[in-house]
Amino acid sequence: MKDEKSLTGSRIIVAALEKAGVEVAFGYPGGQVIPLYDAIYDAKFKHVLTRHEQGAAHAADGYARATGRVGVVFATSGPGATNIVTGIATANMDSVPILAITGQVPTTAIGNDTFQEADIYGITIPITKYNYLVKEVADLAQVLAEAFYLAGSGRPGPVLVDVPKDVQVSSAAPPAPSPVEIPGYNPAPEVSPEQIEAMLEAISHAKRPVAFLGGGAVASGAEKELFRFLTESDIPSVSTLMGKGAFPEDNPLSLGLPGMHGAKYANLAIYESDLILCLGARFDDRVAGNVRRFAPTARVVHVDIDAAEIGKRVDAHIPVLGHLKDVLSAVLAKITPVKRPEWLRQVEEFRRANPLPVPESGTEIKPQSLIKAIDAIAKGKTPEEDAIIVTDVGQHQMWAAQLITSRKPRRFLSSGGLGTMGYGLPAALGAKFGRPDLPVILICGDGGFQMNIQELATIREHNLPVKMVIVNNNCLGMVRQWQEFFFDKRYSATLWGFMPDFVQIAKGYDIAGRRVSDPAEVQSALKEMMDAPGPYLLECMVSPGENVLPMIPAGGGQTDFYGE
Ligand SMILES: Cc1ncc(C[n+]2csc(CCOP(=O)(O)OP(=O)(O)O)c2C)c(N)n1
Ligand SMILES: [Mg+2]
Repeated sequence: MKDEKSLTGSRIIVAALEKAGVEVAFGYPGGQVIPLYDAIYDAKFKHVLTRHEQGAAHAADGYARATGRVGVVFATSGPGATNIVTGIATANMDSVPILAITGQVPTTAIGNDTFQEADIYGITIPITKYNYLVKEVADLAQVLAEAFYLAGSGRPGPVLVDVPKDVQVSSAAPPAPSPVEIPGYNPAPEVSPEQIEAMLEAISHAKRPVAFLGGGAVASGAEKELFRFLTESDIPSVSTLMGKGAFPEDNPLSLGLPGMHGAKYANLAIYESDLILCLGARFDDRVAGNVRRFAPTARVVHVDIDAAEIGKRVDAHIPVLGHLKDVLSAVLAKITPVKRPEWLRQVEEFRRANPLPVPESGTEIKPQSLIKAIDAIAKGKTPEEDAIIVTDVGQHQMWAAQLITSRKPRRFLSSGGLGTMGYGLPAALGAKFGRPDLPVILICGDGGFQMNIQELATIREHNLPVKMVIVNNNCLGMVRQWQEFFFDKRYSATLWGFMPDFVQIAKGYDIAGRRVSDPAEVQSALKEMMDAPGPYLLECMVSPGENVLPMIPAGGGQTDFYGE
């Protein structure tokens, strides 16, 4: 049916994105999305053409993590769609709201092994919050409204909408927008007063409480409530990779990163605590390797917006279902401020006796000292102006997690749950599109940089002043470390037979760069990088044999430190 008011599926998609307030989307065209790209030609939002679909997916993710808004990625059918699978799985593991729109072969051709056909709907069922294959153009507007709502509400996550080519070209009258109601989906469960009472009671009896902050503490936007709660109740906190910056890490009540490569003092505080207040974290095995030896004498309050997380790995004595902002507001309305001088003295003693290792050398750049120097240069005049730090995956990521003191939420972006090498460079460019007002600094390994190196072209095309630091240890450092510790130093496939010249590569992309190997040059090189008007690549040659310590081997309890 075609009347004057009808629009093609492609135009309905573009209109839905415009209506949702999308400012920028990332993608890559192909045969089954040519009609969609024809509509994008006139779109009010900016389309950023990356150099690989994986880059587009991670860029949408970086944009979403930096802003809290839904990131959008487009890809064509078949290989385009399968190229975004890693980006979708990365976003899913870290609860990042992205909307992926893929082209599909025409509905009549589905199932025929048609050219560039892949069942991306089937492939992404287990790695999306929800996904759709749209068979009728009349359904498209409603599906997109639901997709945005699902991605961004409750516990955020990726949603995929697969749109066959005939649906893109056929027309429907845009339906009047109807409010999205999804039976059984409750993104804002009401907080139970009994659960709040039980939580308050546990806090009032606790002598040694520790708040365990996860990604939910960032996603909930409960920064102010959390600050009041922790400071008024004198509760020390640890934050996971996802929770960094939910509470300012330069505050004496912050103990930084817990878990496998967390600070010893963070793990000792957890181990000794009598109350774990888990706020939007999921007791991931990289944090709680052995749940029985995590906090053996503690009661556990587990606050989460997703009921499926509560009791998944650790039994909660007090489950609290709800949005963290609502839960903390309810708690703050009733709580009486207390001081805990004894417990905080003990925690300070843990910190004093077990500092994070930051070796220095006059002859080689120690990666830990490099990260410390980046932390200093990333600080703004106020925390509001602090740079966004984006990492890749490996040793450099763990040093960054330990030593970067995040003072605001959404300023430390890293692939946590999936641990996706190649995430950093495209995520940094996405973050810069989301927050052009803030400096964006990428900390990346020599391995991970080569996994999406093609996005240098996207960075250059848009002249994005992304500051890229390659921590070049001449190896796949994190795997090399495991081989050193647990496989008799048999370095299978972790020491490169060839290393490219990254500064020359940057030059090929018309990006300024410099290589340093003298520790005396680090400060001036970082300053030069920050002062450069455009993108800049700083390759730092660091000691190759350095290990990330402390380390709790996989499956270990909070005091099972390697080598002790
Ligand atoms: C896509 C992907 N492949 C493989 C791995 C396994 N892995 C984890 S860390 C690592 C080494 C990373 O090396 P590099 O990027 O140089 O960082 P470094 O550890 O040296 O700092 C590897 C291979 C991974 N996390 N992701
Ligand atoms: Mg390396």
